[in-house]
This record gives sequence, C-alpha cells and structure tokens, in this order.
Amino acid sequence: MKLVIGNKNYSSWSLRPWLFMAYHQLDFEEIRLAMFEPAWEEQIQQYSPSGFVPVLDDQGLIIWDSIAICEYLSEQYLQDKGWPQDIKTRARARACAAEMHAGFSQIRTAMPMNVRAENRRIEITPAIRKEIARIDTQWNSLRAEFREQGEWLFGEFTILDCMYAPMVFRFNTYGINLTQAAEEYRQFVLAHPLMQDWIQASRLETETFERSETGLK
Ligand SMILES: N[C@@H](CCC(=O)N[C@@H](CS)C(=O)NCC(=O)O)C(=O)O
Repeated sequence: MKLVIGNKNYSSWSLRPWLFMAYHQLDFEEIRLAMFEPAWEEQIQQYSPSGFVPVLDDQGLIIWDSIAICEYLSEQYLQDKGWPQDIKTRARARACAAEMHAGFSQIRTAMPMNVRAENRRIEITPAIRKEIARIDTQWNSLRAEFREQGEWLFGEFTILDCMYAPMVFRFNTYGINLTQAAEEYRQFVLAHPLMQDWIQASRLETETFERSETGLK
C-alpha cells in the first residue's frame, strides 16, 4: 500500500490515516509531497482524483478521504478494530468523528496546524471559545465513561483518536489548556511515540506556508 501525504508540519488531514496505519503497524510506503511547491499540482494529479491529500493506493484501489481510508483499512485488514465493537458505542464514536470531520471551522481557520511551532497566541473569540468548550466537554465525558478500558477516548485506540490528533497539535501550538481529564488526554496523545515521530519529521521539513504561520508574538 502507498499512503500519499502532504507536509507533516501543516497537513492535518494527512496525519489521521498515517497515525492509524502506523499504530496498527500496517505495511505501507509513505509518499510525502511538498504541497503548493511548483511540482505539487502535477504530482498530486498522479495520485489523487480530488487533488487533495491524503490518498491511499491499495494495489490500484484509490481512496482519497481521511476517514474513508481509516474505515477501509479497518474493515479490510483489522477485523473492524477501527471502531468500538458495541453497535451503540460505535454509533456514538462515528458521530464524534463526523462532528470533527465537518466541524470546528472557527478553530481550523484561526489555529492552522503548525506542528513544530510553539508559544503562538491568537485572539480567542467567543466563537472559538465555544468550539474549544465543546471539545473539552466531549473529551472529559468520554474519558470519564471509558477510563477503565484504556487511555484513548473510547478506551481502546479508535479512528476517533486519529480524527482528533491534529487538534492535539493545535492546542499545543496555541497554548490552549483544557480541563481535567481532557487535559490529561491531550498530554497523553502528545507524548505518544508516533506523535513524537511526526513532530520530529515536521521539524526536518524546510517548506513554510506563510498563511499558516499565524499567532506569532
Ligand atoms: N476531506 C478531505 C480533506 C483533505 C484536505 O483538505 N487536504 C488538504 C491538505 S490537509 C489538501 O490536500 N489541500 C490541497 C489544496 O488545497 O490544493 C480528507 O478528509 O481527506
């Protein structure tokens, strides 16, 4: 399998399936493209019908959306381990993942993922505060409910943790602290060896997206 991703420092969607595949030790070749560089348009057209990363190529089967990639891999190679096994719990995990996939636009706009950047500060508007509070509440209540089963949101590692992994980097870059169990979860994910690997790789990248370099003091 090939997983085509963008710049590790900036491509939040790329992180999600990469983390899922790396965590489950699936055998894949990582193809990193430098987004928006002169060769980008031509390179991405070779792999992705949508022109976006990430994209998975599994022996000619092309899947071009982060959550669809994770779900396919879960069904095809992991006996559905990507989601909680209980049907009702799975439905709730999917609702959370869909909320992340389609939502939190205020945070995403004001706080671009910029993995290697630290101590950035932005103005926390009421709309941004509301979205952060929603995530804080959701993480706290999931951790309270599934604490006995493990350290991830639903106890065991699921696709939902991958969906939220870029949010962990955003909160780190822009100094957003959460409350109680949500904060513990944030720190647990940030310290995970695979997240640390991703940070190290981001630091080695040389490209800079000016529009994502926000929040400088
Ligand atoms: N819904 C897509 C979104 C993918 C996406 O927005 N990718 C961005 C990078 S993080 C991209 O490829 N941008 C290229 C462009 O804007 O030309 C997914 O979940 O995979």
